[in-house]
Amino acid sequence: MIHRRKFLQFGTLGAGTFFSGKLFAGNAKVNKPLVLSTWSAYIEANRTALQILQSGGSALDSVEKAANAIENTIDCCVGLGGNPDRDGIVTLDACIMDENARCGSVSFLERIKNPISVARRVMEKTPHVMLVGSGAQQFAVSEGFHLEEQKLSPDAQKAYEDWLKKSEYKPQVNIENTKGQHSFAPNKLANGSFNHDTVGIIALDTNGNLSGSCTTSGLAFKMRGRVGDSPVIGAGLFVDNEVGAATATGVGEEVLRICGTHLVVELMRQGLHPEEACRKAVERILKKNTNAKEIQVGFIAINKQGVYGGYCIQSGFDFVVGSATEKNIIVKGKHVA
Ligand code: SD4
Repeated sequence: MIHRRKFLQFGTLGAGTFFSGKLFAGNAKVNKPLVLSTWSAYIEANRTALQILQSGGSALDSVEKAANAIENTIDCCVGLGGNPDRDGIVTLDACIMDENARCGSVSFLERIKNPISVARRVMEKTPHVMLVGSGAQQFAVSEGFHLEEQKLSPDAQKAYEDWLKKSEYKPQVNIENTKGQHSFAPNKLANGSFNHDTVGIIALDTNGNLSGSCTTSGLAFKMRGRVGDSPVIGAGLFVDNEVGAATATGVGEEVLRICGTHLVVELMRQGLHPEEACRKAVERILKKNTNAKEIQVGFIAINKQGVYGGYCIQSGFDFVVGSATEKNIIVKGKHVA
């Protein structure tokens, strides 16, 4: 009953009727350009994308370069600066999707600094969507990407040595540390710095086209060979240029189990506001779990009208919004638990 009422509410008024929780006229101007990205710790991603979008760049370029901006920060946690798997090796996952439903993905990729750009090359230069492991690396090298030294960043080395003392794998909910940055609690570095490992970016450009990217070193101390949601189209990222785009962060296994971002986009197709669509996806995860307090997943979404929203399981998740009027503002994700 509740579902039907909600559907009617949004269905009648139409997507785009709400903006930032406020009503505005049904045929209001599209809010473009617009870019959203996960985690305020990675605000630089949003800044980079917004700049590109505001100078008339494409959504696709903006989400690639935004991801690069974080991957290139080696003292950070996305990309090669991230925490390793339980064997002490950093393995990277990334995917990208554009307005024509073209997509590219790499996973279990080692020693390449910009996995998102390799994913874009997979999309543009191969007949495939996904390349993994040594095949992905071989392709990257053939495309001119530099094979970096296999070496942990000092922070990751320390985190790994600490982790080895108990060698327990247990991803827990993210928390805010005293600097207002975020961390998955068990992996928090001794120096208190954040160690999130994923950034997802979704953008609507001035031509009204949508694209998205998602790049990660994956959950710290995962089993060797483990792949999360981030490089999986429909899980960590999904874009449908008729409807909207969504990306996810948190425990990838939970997102994979419900095809999370595909679900969010399909809910928007039914007329749900992006925030409502994200909330329903979160609820779907909770319905299938009895350990809601132990997991964190956050979704963010935008629709074709430039309406946006986000939702997560636990408090502590936030995202960044950039548009003509919102200059990379930080929005705390609403949460259910
Ligand atoms: C994964 N979803 O590998 C990623 C992790 C993540 O913030 O989002 N961390 O499961």
